[in-house]
Amino acid sequence: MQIAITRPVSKILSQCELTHLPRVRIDVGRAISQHETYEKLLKSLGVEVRRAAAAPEMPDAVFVEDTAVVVDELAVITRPGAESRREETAGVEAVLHDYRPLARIEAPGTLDGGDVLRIGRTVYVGRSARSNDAGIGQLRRNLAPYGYQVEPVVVEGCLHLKSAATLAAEGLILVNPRWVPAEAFPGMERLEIDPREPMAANGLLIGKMLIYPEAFPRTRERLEKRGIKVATVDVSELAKAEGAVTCCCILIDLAEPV
Ligand code: CIR
Repeated sequence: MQIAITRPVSKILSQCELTHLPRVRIDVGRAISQHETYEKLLKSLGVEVRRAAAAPEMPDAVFVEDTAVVVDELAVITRPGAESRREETAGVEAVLHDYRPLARIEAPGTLDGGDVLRIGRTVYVGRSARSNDAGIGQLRRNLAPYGYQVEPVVVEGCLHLKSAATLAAEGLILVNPRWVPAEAFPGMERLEIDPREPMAANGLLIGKMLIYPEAFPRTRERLEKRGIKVATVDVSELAKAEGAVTCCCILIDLAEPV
């Protein structure tokens, strides 16, 4: 069974951090309803959705993924790379406390959960504008006792590692080849996005179903041709804040009761 921690969309979402996109008007009412649809989709796939307390004064709080890295044994509370986002961690920590022992990334380390892609015991971490060597090193030290290997990946041209690459099925990585090196993810099959859809490499795998933005029909076709089951969701307003589908939740695997 899985839990997804989510957090309501702040009414001041349009004051979000922006790195690669120009600031355009965001329809917050629409963003809220898109986010609710996303939560409903998670529920329909058997995931229990637990909302962290709203943080109306924090524009980017809906993008909970960046505030923690959760593995079976531990949750590591991050120190987000954008200073404006550092206070978001407390509200998420309050929920994670119920499920995992906690560790923390400390200054001068910075780490965004959007840079962390775990595949089994390998934890790929984007070396991005948000996640620095100190943060990656601290994550490595926190996870090493549990047998995880942390592998830095240089990310260029996008916000986070998971803007460039996500797991689309067991053994299969959906990638934007312009933003991650060709030698990243050894041993994995790679499926490239359609080059006309540069933001299309972010999907959220729940069991065998890929939650995927409606905005990328060409890449969706590639996924479906490869046999991937895709459930689309309209996240167009969240995308204007540089958010995508992985960033709106933190997944926690719970052991099945025996
Ligand atoms: C930011 O720049 O931090 C937010 N506006 C967007 C964060 C998206 N997070 C993610 O993809 N993990």
